[in-house]
Amino acid sequence: MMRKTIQGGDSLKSNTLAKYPTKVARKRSKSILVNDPEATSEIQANVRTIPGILTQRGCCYAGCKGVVLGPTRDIINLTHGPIGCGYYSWLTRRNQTRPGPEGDNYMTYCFSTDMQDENIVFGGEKKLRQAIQEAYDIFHPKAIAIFSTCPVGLIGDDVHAVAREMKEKLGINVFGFSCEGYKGVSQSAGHHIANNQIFKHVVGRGDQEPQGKFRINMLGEYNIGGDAFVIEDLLDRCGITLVSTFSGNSTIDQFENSHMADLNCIMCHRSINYVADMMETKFGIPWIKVNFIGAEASAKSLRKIAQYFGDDQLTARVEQVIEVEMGPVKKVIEEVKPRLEGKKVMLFVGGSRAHHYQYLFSEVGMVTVAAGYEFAHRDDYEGRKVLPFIKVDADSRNIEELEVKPDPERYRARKTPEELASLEANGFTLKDYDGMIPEMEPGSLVIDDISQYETEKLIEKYKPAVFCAGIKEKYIIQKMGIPMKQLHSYDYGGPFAGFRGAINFFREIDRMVNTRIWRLVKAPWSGEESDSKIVARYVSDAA
Ligand code: CFM
Repeated sequence: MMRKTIQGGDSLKSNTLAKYPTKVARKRSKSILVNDPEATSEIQANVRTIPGILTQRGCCYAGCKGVVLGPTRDIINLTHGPIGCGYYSWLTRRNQTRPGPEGDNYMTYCFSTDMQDENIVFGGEKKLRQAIQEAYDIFHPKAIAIFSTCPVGLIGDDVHAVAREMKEKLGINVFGFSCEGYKGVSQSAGHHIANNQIFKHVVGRGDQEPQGKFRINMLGEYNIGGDAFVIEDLLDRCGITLVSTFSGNSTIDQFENSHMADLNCIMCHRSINYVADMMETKFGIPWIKVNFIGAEASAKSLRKIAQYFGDDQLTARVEQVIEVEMGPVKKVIEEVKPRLEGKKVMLFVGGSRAHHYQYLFSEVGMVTVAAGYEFAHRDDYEGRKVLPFIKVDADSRNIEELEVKPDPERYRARKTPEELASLEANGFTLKDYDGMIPEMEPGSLVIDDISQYETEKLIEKYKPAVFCAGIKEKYIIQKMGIPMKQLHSYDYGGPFAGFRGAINFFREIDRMVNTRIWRLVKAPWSGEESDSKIVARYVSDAA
């Protein structure tokens, strides 16, 4: 790909920082990078947000309960805390599921202990015990998971002791998470805590040997807007057995048997790399980074999986599937590219999508002029090569690092050292992720934990054709006359994964970028009135 230098980053950075108090400017300057692919650039990430700054971030509880465990349908997810925490994390992430013949699906329920002032004063353990019993009596689930909210940590309820007691009493799996909202600096801490507990209490408890010759787990795919359904279908048509997905459209049985897969494929590196590393150490399953966002990226990922297994029949089948899928994708690209090529995009999302979605945009010729994560770590920006150099600060030290050893009976090396060497000699990389920065254009801006103020300055300067972020940013950006695509929930759209998803995405972006409607809207604070007659005429024309 030809690389074009994007102009103006340096002056934008200095002008934006100039408005901050000196200390804030000094701190923020380390998290704003003008990309220079020739230099080794270091970005500050995974540090506390400066008080007073409007951040996009969420809390630790959200990362644990909502993100990692949320998409699993047959574990009762019980929030121990005031009702708001459970209520506002209920079904808002658009992770979907298909309950299948056994039918257990608790996703549509909101379970909470509904803590009151009285429980804060006298303790909430009794109420938690009652809530677990009540949930068990009504639903008889296979497992109950307890999620701690801020007050639980502050008053010192021992959710783990209650979990042990109720596990014994009920004879089902009950486990707790110390994922109080304030732990760590963002939802990233919640991912780590979730990974630890799911590894300790669930992974490896099953003994159902999965069928099939090519058995994989998909890690860090959460079935937002139906993405996992597309990937499941693709793998199935290639003859690849999906033992477990962490955790889109998953069940607890799948997690329990996941240690019998022969390869772990990581989609979202940020949220789940811990499980991959621990499974490798304990059970001998190697992991690779894949990405099913983008048609080319999907093809590349399927080929990578086939290369790992090194089976001619599998390779042929994968090629066949890619060929069939690519036809319609190319047609749509041909149609929309002339209308989208060269247009500017900005993405400020989470801990992996701000990178992955750049592939989709580049397939239709759009240019990412600025991107950043909310809560990723330096390795998600600069690649895993920087892992040994990341400073572990007090906030990260707060989160437990499990000590994992090879399982004396169940560890099984999936490849011989010779097989591994030959894979590597053919350019195959195991256990690696290069991060977002090396793939971005020179001069583009990389900004970690972007503030609302910085967002506005970016938009004023570059006037992008589309801005990607989340619900908190959406309406301010639209009021500035810029189409805004939510990449967390996908608004009401999706799936966007795989080839079929790419087509959906291209069509949606084409519609958003090429409608004139946003240019006719004037922000309420601009002092100008929107021309309601024009807007009305436009809407009726379009209808
Ligand atoms: Fe991974 Fe995610 Fe993301 Fe994430 Fe998330 Fe999400 Fe996200 Mo919202 S696990 S890091 S914590 S890909 S909920 S499905 S969209 S911020 S970029």
